[in-house]
Amino acid sequence: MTENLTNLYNSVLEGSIDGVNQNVQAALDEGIEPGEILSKGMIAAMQEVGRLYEEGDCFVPEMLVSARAMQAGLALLKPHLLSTNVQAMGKVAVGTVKGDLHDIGKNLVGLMLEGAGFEVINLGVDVTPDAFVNSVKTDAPDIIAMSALLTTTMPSMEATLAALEAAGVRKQVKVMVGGAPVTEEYARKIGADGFADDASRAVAVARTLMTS
Ligand code: B1M
Repeated sequence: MTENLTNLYNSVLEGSIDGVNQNVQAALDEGIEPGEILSKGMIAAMQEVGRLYEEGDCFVPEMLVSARAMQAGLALLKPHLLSTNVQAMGKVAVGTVKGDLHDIGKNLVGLMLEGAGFEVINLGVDVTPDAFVNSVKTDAPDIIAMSALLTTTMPSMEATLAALEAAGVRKQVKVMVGGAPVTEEYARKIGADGFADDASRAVAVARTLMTS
């Protein structure tokens, strides 16, 4: 890793917004690809934060400051991740499911979809099954993309699929799911149409769903 990427990684770990901003800019100036800055400098650091939390070496407030620093870096990187002149691909409503406040991965999925030419409606976090149903009725997305980071909130994906069915709108929309604890097997079990384990694969899956 270059010095700028190592500094960026450390800034995310330390939760330093200034450090993240400086080092994202320095890495861009050095000519490092935005995707590499994201994966090696920021996502890898958040994985380390998760490992430290699991080991009891960091706590929720530290996770939060790292998350804020990462969000700042993402905002800076956003224009570089979005390609221009892409054709409209379809409309996707993205949201983190009920009870779950993790939004970095969901925002990244939204960002990559936007970059690939999808219109993205960001429903936010803690999105109830009814709110997903309302979005289908009012926004008419082609795809609903649900994110969950907690094993305890994954069942809300199944509840949302049931709510779409009960409201009679399940056939109007494709549903894809993802997030660290979600697996392809789980997606199949609950009857989702697609699963992706990272943001770039989410784009590929969304493209496939648009033609299936
Ligand atoms: Co939380 N947290 N957290 N946390 N947190 C995890 C998820 C955890 C794994 C940490 C750990 O124990 N190692 C653990 C979950 C354990 C479990 O259920 N198995 C955990 C816990 C326990 C908790 C709390 C319960 C802690 C507490 O309060 N006691 C609490 C829950 C709050 C709630 O949601 N109700 C909590 C709170 C928080 C903060 C608020 C402090 C903060 C979130 C801030 C924010 O998001 N704005 C936070 C953070 C930062 C994390 C970790 C460290 C990092 C998450 C992250 O942003 N990763 C996380 C540990 C980890 O993931 N290693 C952890 C970077 C992001 C780019 O990756 O979100 O995985 P990720 O997204 C990826 C893929 O998963 C995928 O693409 C993305 C990009 O490649 N993806 C999709 C995501 N959604 C997708 C949707 C798709 C397709 C792909 O299609 C629809």
